[in-house]
Amino acid sequence: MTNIYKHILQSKVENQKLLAILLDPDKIDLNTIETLIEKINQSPATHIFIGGSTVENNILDQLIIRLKENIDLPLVLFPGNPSQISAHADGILFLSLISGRNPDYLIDHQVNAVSILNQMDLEVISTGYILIESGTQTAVERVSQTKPLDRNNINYVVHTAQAGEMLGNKLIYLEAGSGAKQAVPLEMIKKVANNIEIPLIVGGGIIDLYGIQKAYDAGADLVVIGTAFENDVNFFNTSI
Ligand code: 1GP
Repeated sequence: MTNIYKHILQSKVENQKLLAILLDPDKIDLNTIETLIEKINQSPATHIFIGGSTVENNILDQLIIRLKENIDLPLVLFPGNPSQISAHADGILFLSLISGRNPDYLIDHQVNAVSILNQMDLEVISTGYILIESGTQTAVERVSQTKPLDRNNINYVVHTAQAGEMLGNKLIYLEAGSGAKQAVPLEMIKKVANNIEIPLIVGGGIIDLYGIQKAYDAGADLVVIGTAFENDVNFFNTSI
């Protein structure tokens, strides 16, 4: 077993909650990266996730190199497609969009990524990725051309997460979508967490520290914060 996943599992056993800051390369200006690095180093983050539904600029490698030189946290790719893979990262969430029924995002992109991954030494962490309805259409829905799961049908979401675990995924990621109006319902987090053994990631639409704590209390092992930190690099200094 490799290090990033081993650490996530160990943290779950010890009930140490984890926090990932999600950086979207398209929204980062390398000229002001020092400030961003300083704020990340002052934050309680335990992981950096890097990716977006679409990454149009070509700063991915440079960005990761700069982060790696200055931040001592695991850098984990969170790719929307195989073009968003960099050998400079430490690991990759190898996502399968198991809430959707689009074969491209269930298996096709993954097959295409193998020739790239075979040339690299990234820790590959298979992740069952579940998109939950969150009020409006999100980028994941638009780009993947899949429907999110009904936020009121908790049983179906639990069964989807369990199927993901039975298929051998190492993580389940409940995703409301970046900038979502409504985060994943707490009751859903609770039911999913109670019905899977593997660690649970929750993200999308969490906009304050209270929201992070509530997700942890409901059973999330790792919470992802993207937009809130992107909008305010002092986000983690705010009080609950
Ligand atoms: C998106 O779950 C992440 O994939 C984070 O979402 O940008 O809403 O924090 P936010």
